[in-house]
Amino acid sequence: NPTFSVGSKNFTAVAINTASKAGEWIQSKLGDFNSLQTKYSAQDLVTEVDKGAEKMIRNLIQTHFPQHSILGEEGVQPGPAASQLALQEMSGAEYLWIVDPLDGTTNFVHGFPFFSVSIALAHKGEVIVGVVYNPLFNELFVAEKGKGAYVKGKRMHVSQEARLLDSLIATGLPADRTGALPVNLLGLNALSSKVRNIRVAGSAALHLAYVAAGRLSGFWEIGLNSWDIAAGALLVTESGGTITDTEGNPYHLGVRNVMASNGLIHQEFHTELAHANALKITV
Ligand code: 2AM
Ligand code: CA
Ligand code: CA
Ligand code: CA
Repeated sequence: NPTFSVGSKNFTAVAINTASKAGEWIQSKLGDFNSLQTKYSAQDLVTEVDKGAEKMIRNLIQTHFPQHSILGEEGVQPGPAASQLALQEMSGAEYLWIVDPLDGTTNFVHGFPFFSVSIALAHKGEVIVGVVYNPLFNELFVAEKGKGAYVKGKRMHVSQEARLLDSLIATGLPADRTGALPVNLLGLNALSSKVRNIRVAGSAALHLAYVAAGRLSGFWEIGLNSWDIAAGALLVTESGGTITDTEGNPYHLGVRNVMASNGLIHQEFHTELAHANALKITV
């Protein structure tokens, strides 16, 4: 069994406190920031708020746990190869914090109110704490390995839909859509007649939190990074849901193509996406 503290310092309490502080600061900057830059492609945005939030989070974690390692999106060179390399280099750490300081930057830039702070703690490569915080809705999602998952202090459970036809499904579109039709869109096309409806809210971490909370029946996305998924993955499993890669293999920190669901629809969900040839790894 993993421990959740060193001395009197509780990992989950630090994760919650850190996500809350960063989230409040992000909220204070909504509509009030200057620099807008592009990263990997013209459709991939970053602001001073992403960077400032990550700095704040790193400082807080380091103050409490100077021995721990931290992997954060804004500390890594842009691009899938660099992000996987950074994860590999750090995955040997006994305690590794995996941080997305602002998930849903495009939403933040436009004032579309779905963005979040995502903070996970992995022990020897296994996520033991996951926190996702949406400051605008004041919703804090928390999970501890083996101890369940909570939103605003209330226990979460995944939804009950047993058929895709009764399901609300979410996905995300890749950052670079200048080339060929993204495989996600093939999946959207294939699923559209098979599901109740589809949402694209723009924050992978929130999509996973919403699967955990039973607000979405399922979610899939291609080409994500560890910091988009790690915290949300624990929210899903601790709420009774299932998370795998898009081939159905168990989730681990290196997974970039992800499917999460209430478990009941997982097989059917996978079959339909596979049938649509939507699961090919192209990033
Ligand atoms: P971000 O806002 O932290 O960058 C939307 O589909 C999801 O994709 C968001 O969680 C977003 O995270 C993520 N995303 C944005 N740009 C990306 C990129 N270049 N590669 C992979 N994921 C990206
Ligand atoms: Ca980003
Ligand atoms: Ca992200
Ligand atoms: Ca981010």
